[in-house]
Amino acid sequence: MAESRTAAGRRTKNGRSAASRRDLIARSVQSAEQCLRDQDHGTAYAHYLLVLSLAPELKSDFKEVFQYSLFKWTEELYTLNRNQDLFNVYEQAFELFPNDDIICNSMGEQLFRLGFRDEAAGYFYKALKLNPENADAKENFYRIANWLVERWHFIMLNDKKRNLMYQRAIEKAVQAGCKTVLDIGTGTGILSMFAKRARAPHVYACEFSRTMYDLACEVVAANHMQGEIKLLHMKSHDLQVPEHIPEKVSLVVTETVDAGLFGEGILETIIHAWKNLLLEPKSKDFQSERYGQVIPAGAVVFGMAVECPEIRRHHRVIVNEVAGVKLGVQFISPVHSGQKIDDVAEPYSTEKMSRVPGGYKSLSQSFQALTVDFNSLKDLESIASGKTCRIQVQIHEQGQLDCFITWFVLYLDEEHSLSTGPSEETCWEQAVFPIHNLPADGCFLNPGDIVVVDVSCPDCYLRLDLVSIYRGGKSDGASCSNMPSGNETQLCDAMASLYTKPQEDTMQVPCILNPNEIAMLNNTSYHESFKVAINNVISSLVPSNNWTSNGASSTEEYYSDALYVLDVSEGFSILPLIAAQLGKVKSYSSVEEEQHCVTLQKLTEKNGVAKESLEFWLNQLDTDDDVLQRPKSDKLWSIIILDVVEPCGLIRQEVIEKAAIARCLLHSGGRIFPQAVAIYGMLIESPTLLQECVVQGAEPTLGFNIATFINQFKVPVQMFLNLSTLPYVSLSDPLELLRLELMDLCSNSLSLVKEHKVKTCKSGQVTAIPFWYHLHLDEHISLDTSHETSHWKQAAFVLESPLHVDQGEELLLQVHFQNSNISMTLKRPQQ
Ligand code: 44T
Repeated sequence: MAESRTAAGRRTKNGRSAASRRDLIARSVQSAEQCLRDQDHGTAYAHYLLVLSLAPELKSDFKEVFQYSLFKWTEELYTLNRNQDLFNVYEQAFELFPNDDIICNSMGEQLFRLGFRDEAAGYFYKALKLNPENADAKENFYRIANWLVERWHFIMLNDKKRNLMYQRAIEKAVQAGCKTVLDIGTGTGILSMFAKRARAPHVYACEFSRTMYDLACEVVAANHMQGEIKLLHMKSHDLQVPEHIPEKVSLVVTETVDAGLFGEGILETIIHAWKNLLLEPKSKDFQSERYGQVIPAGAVVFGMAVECPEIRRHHRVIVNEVAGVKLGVQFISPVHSGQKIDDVAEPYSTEKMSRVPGGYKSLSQSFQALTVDFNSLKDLESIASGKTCRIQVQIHEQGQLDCFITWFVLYLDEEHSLSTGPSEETCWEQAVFPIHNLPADGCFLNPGDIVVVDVSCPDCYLRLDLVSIYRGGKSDGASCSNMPSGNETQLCDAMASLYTKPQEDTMQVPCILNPNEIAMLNNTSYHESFKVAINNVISSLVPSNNWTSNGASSTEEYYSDALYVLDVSEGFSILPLIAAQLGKVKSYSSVEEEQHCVTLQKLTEKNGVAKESLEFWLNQLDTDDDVLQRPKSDKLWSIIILDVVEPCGLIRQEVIEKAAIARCLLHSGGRIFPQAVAIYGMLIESPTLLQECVVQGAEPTLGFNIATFINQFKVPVQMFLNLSTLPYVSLSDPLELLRLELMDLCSNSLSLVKEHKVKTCKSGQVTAIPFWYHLHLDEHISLDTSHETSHWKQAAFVLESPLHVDQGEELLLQVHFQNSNISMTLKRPQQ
């Protein structure tokens, strides 16, 4: 009976249960430890989970080992593809440690690799909030921030002129009677807020990116417009009346355009809107107060024929031979407007032409390539169905035809327009259509020549196809065909003669290299430097190249005293071939793509190099972890080439770790290339750079507070910079910030800090510290990643807030290098 249970009785029972609880905990701990020893991580995890649920007071003692078993177990679940179990395990872990930054960060990493990027970002962000010092979480957040919120958001929001134009056009439309507004692709919500500010009674906005939608919600609330703007996390194509918006709208506003105008799908978006979301358009026959309308009302795409050495060297292999290797293979970049040969093809790349290193030259005047009326469904459908316009472009300047560029004028209405032109004060980039299939020495044009281009938009992307070249003036002897002048009927298709002359391998598929790999192949001094440095090592190891010719009866025997060279460059690299040409060398290439292997083999053959001297590293490997192990246990490497710097200008992840392993695998007298990396930098003032990474308060966004929210996604390191054309003022001389000795056993650790006194040479605001590298192959040969022929871009560390300095002032610059990431702090020295 309940009443007969005395307090004492309960105590007795509790006493017993307390003892058995302690016993259970102790036994579980023991079992967990045993399981860990047996590497049975799942059971170990379950035991610890039980222990900590029963005895929360032990949390701090057992936290580390709990985390260890959690990470080990979830790793196994991941390999087993048991994703639901994996997330359940994390959920349990969060019940015990809801505010643990390490668990949060690791949950983010799991989500990220399973493709849940928005969700991953949330966890990295939370981890960072919980512990701002968590370096892994910081790095993860910065990486993902770049991906979630593309950097152009900052640029566009800082473009006050663009914001003003949209504000005025929207205001005008609302004042003229538009009552219901739909903002398609709202981003941070700025256009919707303009509509609300103009007193539009009903404003709807849709955005398909989760992160941008969440941001828009925060922004709209902070600007006291929640409840007044209905935000929908949807693609406009999925919107339905009346489910999502109660009635058809009288105004659609959008800026879902990219540098090539149509690349964000505006044609389909507006076609769909006209069919489903907008009121009938204004019509002469049927006068109605309620009609539908689109801002922008229309656009004109302009094009121009251009000579541009920088674009040329990124899109065409323009050398026949590199460091003694003949390149008799066709290479193409994935950017081509021709037929889609493969999935990697892109119809155009983008470039801010005003900032292309080395500049560009217009060979023609700008021509009108295409016009589109967003208020005419018929017009939109005709373009979307692939309508092609053939245009004859008059050449007015002599030069090499490297590409066409296009830009557009966006007519918001009759009064308000925006131009994305190359000579405009605009935040926009231009679309670049490189010309392919030209002879290596290019295609020279003369004033009076006519270039015929087809412009179309067949699959949502603007396309420019070079049809023929019509020679007006005298023949210039170039390989482009020479046509009779002045007679249009005689315009014939000269495209055929633009292709390289049929060679024995024209039937072979071209090798597709990305623009960065093409620029690298064109960089002869890069390859020459390696050739000399490799040769120096070879001569030091085999004086006067004195290999035994030993009358070997088998290739294996022949190569028994060969030197081993390993190139672990990312992507395509001909360095192994250069090495193989330098003596009795067995070169190992780490190219992964089939087409790259095939191309290297072809080049080996064409250059008369024995095919046995080139091996593909990945054929030798079972797992990724083996990358730096030797092919045969009795051979050590003479040279290991590491790819230290990424094309974007950052140090590659895990380079230091790789160098440490590489050092252990070297033959005595063997080398790692580069043996050292010197990081250079300087103090600069660059409002332009700042505009590209932080929204500058509420002024550019016309009083709306957007900066606070989007700036949460700012990152301190800007990449892919062209330092030679970035507008800036240097406030100090360049200095060596840090030196990574890849050959030196002791001086490197994974984390380095270095302090410098920097004297300013000018007064100003220090906004950033751009950095670049000198890759020291050996004591005498080095490569500068900021050189004009470099295939590397530069990066910059942007200060949290600009620091005003006077000329001649001495500052303290601290440079941190941790897990391949560079960060800096700049201070005035303590008085
Ligand atoms: N890039 C400009 C593109 N969206 C601009 O999710 C210019 C690039 C640029 N949402 C350098 C400089 C510049 N339904 O958030 C995005 C996107 C969203 C939609 C719902 C739809 N049908 C769509 C289509 C797109 O709209 C937002 C803007 S799109 C592109 C804008 C400074 N590099």
